[in-house]
Amino acid sequence: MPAGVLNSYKELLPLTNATPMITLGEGDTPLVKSNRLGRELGCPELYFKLEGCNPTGSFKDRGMVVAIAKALEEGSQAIMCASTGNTSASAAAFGAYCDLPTFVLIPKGEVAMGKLAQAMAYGAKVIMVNGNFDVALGLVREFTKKNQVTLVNSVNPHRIEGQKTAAFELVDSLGDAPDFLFIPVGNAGNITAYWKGFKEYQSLERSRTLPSMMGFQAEGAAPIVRGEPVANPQTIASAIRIGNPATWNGAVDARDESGGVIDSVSDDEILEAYRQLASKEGIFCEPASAASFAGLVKLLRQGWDLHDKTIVCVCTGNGLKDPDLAVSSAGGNTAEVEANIEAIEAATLGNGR
Ligand code: AN7
Repeated sequence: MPAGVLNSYKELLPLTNATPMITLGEGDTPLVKSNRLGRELGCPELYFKLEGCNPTGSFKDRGMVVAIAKALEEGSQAIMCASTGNTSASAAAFGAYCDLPTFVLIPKGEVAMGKLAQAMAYGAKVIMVNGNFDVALGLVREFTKKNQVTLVNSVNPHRIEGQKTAAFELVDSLGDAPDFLFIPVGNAGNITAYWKGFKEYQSLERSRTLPSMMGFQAEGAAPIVRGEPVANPQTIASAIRIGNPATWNGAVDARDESGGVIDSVSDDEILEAYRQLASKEGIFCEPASAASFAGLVKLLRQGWDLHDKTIVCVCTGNGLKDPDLAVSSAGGNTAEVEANIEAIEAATLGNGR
């Protein structure tokens, strides 16, 4: 089968004969069964969906490929997005691939280094705004209304269409929907997309069941949990530092229709989950991504009994996106030694010293 989201799920996407079948190799990401954490936590049917394996290192590529294909079909001459980093990396990559000038608005000083590096390397025009993500998205909406530039944030419905394919893949892998889907929530496009995907697959009788949708925001950026926008969202998980999610209603509907939960996790809980995923499963995701697993741990600590449930935690982005945080929070299991065998032995086996 030819690679990519458009080819793999043609009949379930809004494509026409005029849609260019572009791909950077997005989608078809690994679903990895937990080897240690599930057993430790008493929920052995625990899986991780590794969206950091997409071509630009996050789930954004699934929706971006559809948004860009439709933009090309419609004769668009340029694209624009606001971003906490991953959307800009993905838009910039597809913009480069399709020769579409790309403008990205990012909150100045708040985007992880790897993501900024990507947008710059792919050749996007990077516009650093003195304001947060919500302000930048407002500006993008206004600009794209006034100018012939296509908005490729997830308020563009083609983005949601592409992102729903991750739910299809989960059902295709597991044979049915999981009982619970844990997912980070920022601008709330992705939880909306997964829920749409699960419902579509069920109505096509490709799955019998639907999951409970378990969305997690960062405590300092938890507008949906609080029930009101957060003017100054704060969290170490910069990807989900969002105070007024564009698809707020989609997240609430996913929660309510699925009998799920939207809750928050603290930065400490996020960092603990981030470290555990890397050091106990070999899964290096970015901090925002760890909010899904942190949410699972939080509910288990509250006494939820999930021992016989199939659980998927979505790992939305690659840990390499934020190398500064990785180094500063890793716990420092490093040594600096002289270049001789005794020193190596001392550092490894602990004898001598
Ligand atoms: C790794 O790139 O909003 O709830 O501008 O990068 O669909 O917003 C990123 C969001 C989770 C939240 N995990 O998804 C952006 C941006 C990672 C992310 C989310 C983001 P949504």
